[in-house]
Amino acid sequence: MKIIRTIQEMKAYIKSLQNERKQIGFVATMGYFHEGHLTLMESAKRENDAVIASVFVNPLQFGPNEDFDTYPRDEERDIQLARETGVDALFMPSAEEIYPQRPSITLSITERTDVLCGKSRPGHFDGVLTVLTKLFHIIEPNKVYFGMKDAQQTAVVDALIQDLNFPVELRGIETVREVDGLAKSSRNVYLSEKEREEAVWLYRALEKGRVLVADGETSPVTIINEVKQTITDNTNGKIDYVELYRYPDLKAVSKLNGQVVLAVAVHFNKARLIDNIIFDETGKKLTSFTNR
Ligand code: PAJ
Repeated sequence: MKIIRTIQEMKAYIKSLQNERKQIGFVATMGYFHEGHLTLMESAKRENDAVIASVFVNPLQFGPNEDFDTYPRDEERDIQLARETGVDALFMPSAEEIYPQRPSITLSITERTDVLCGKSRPGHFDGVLTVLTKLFHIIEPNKVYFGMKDAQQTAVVDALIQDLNFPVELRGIETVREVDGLAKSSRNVYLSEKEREEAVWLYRALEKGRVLVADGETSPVTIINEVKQTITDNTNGKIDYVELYRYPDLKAVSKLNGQVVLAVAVHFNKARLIDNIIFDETGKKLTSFTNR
């Protein structure tokens, strides 16, 4: 596996792949790999000739009071896991390599962002889109892989690809969970033992909401209240939001009809956790997504 730290070296590598007519699958990450990341890489491996993954903790997408400095990092472990998963090249640029000077242009998203994490993390998705635009230009992937764990991010990437005409296929991959249902996340290491036990209630609460729908409930307010109550009853976490929107355009719904995302964000002492499920008005789950 190649470890590439500069844009120049990456471009030369991409050129060699393109000369060999190889299809490139790309997985963008901030590192500290867990099975969620590795599943994206495995999917990319199955569907492409070459897999490139990036590890870059993007300063632009963290707010002033967020965890940029303490975000977990472990380069050696990431290199080993990527190698074992069959990644062909791991891109690990420095912040100076990606942002050599103050940008003269900023991207700003206007749709799909005034809700969920976009609302509670102002500027976050602008930072995500800026780094992804750069990475897509550097790597020129044929297919890109994103997790449904971050359903809003995947919806925002879908908008980026549509709006800016990136010739890229988007693949949204099912959320990988612990045995008890907790969505795998790099931030789970911040949970105390007690919080780790409570955290499973995020998924259980979402499932309760979905079962209500399967039983005929069509009112978003009733579903949201059930999820909120379940989380409040079973955890000491502070709810940031519980919301329900149409997916992937994230428009408000007054009565369930079609595909929706039910999503939560909960603050624990040192970690803010998110989770979601996507389903239709019959309660049938959607686990993956594509823009094709
Ligand atoms: P990061 O949080 O490292 O996540 C990288 C990718 O892994 C994202 O597409 C995310 O949705 C996916 N992922 C995380 N947990 C997952 C799980 N339990 N199951 C399946 N997929 C999971 O998301 C980012 O980094 C950044 O915002 C990035 C896109 C790299 C831009 O900086």
